[in-house]
Amino acid sequence: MLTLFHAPKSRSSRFIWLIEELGLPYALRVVTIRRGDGSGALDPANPHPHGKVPVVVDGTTTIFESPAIALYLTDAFPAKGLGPKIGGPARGAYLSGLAYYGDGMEPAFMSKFMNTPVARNRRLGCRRRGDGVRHPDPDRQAVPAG
Ligand SMILES: N[C@@H](CCC(=O)N[C@@H](CS)C(=O)NCC(=O)O)C(=O)O
Repeated sequence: MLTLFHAPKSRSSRFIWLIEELGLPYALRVVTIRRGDGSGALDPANPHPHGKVPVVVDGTTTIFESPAIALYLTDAFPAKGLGPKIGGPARGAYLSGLAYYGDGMEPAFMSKFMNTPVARNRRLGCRRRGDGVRHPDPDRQAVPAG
């Protein structure tokens, strides 16, 4: 049976929805997490390497990071057809959307939400050095968000 490590009002709520949609039996294990306002604490019961949620445990398999969990669940439990099948025509868009969420959207959302400028992935540029390897070009600076 699946176990979802969950903290209320966090990203783990999305997997209550997904697991319910998949119609799977699961145990909901509520853990504490560190909150942005300084409250909360790491929970030793949480198997996430950084004490975050969501985490799903399926037997001996532990999965963390939302795109990985979504992919794992929709691949492992395909009966409801929520994830396009491997090799199917819709698979590329599905994988792209999941990766884009993690690599593109979430950092941008968090930058805005936390009011913390992050280096934008904008023409940072690379330069070949004597070793033939492309290294980041120190003359091209990251542009602060704003
Ligand atoms: N990229 C991760 C983010 C996980 C994450 O940051 N979760 C927050 C709750 S929404 C958390 O556990 N924060 C506690 C901490 O940072 O220690 C995902 O999408 O699963």
